[in-house]
Amino acid sequence: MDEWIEKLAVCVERGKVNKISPYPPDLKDQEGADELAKRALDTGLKPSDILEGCMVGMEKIGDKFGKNEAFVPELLMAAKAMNAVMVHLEPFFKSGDVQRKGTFVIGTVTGDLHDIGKKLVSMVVEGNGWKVVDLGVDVSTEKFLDAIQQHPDCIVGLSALLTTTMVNMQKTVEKIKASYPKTKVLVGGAPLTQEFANQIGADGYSSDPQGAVKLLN
Ligand code: B1M
Repeated sequence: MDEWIEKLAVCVERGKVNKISPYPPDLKDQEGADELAKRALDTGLKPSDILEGCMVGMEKIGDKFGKNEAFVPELLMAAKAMNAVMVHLEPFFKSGDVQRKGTFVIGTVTGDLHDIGKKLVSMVVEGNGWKVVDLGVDVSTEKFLDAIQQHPDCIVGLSALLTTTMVNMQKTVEKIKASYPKTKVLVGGAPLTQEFANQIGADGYSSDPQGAVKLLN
């Protein structure tokens, strides 16, 4: 891995947002995710490689969390550092001056506050020529139904990162299908599988943004 990307991955894992951030104390006064992402782009590194490096950092903090070696505040700081990187990467994912292929309404399902993966899917889908209506996190079924009413030809994307909120995803799919049988629903998120997507009656499943674009197209 490139030296800048390696440093960036550490910043994401450790939740070092930027130089002025006093957290974590042992990295005080050192450059953080914000500065290093800009530096990595300035040295000509590919945005996709930078993103991949950051995902390594996220994976590591996620693993530590799973083993009780890191806790929610650390996860939050890692997410904050990742978001600082995303600010620099966003224009690259959103570029691509193409005509809109359709409308994609996306949100993280009720009870689920995980934002980063969903945001990434939004950016990549938007960059591939779709109009994206991002409803945010903890989105109720009613809010999805309202959005479909406002954008009748849309395709809906549901994201879930928790095994506990996968149940809510199922309820949302069922209600969408009952109210708008013709509306296609695409689902994704780390704990999901194609089998689960089939089981809940979703029209498509993807484990990553590129796969989501393929299905949409
Ligand atoms: Co949470 N968290 N978290 N967390 N968190 C996970 C998901 C977890 C796996 C960590 C672990 O235990 N190892 C675990 C879930 C276990 C499970 O249910 N299987 C977990 C838990 C337990 C929790 C809490 C319950 C902790 C607690 O409070 N006790 C709590 C729940 C809060 C809630 O949602 N109600 C919680 C809270 C949080 C924070 C708020 C602190 C923070 C989120 C901040 C934010 O998003 N703004 C957070 C974080 C950062 C994580 C980890 C570390 C990273 C998630 C992430 O952003 N990944 C995560 C562990 C991990 O993933 N390694 C973890 C990077 C992102 C780019 O990937 O989101 O997978 P991802 O998205 C991917 C794909 O999944 C896919 O494309 C994306 C890009 O490749 N994808 C789609 C996603 N949506 C898609 C939709 C599509 C298609 C593809 O089509 C529509």
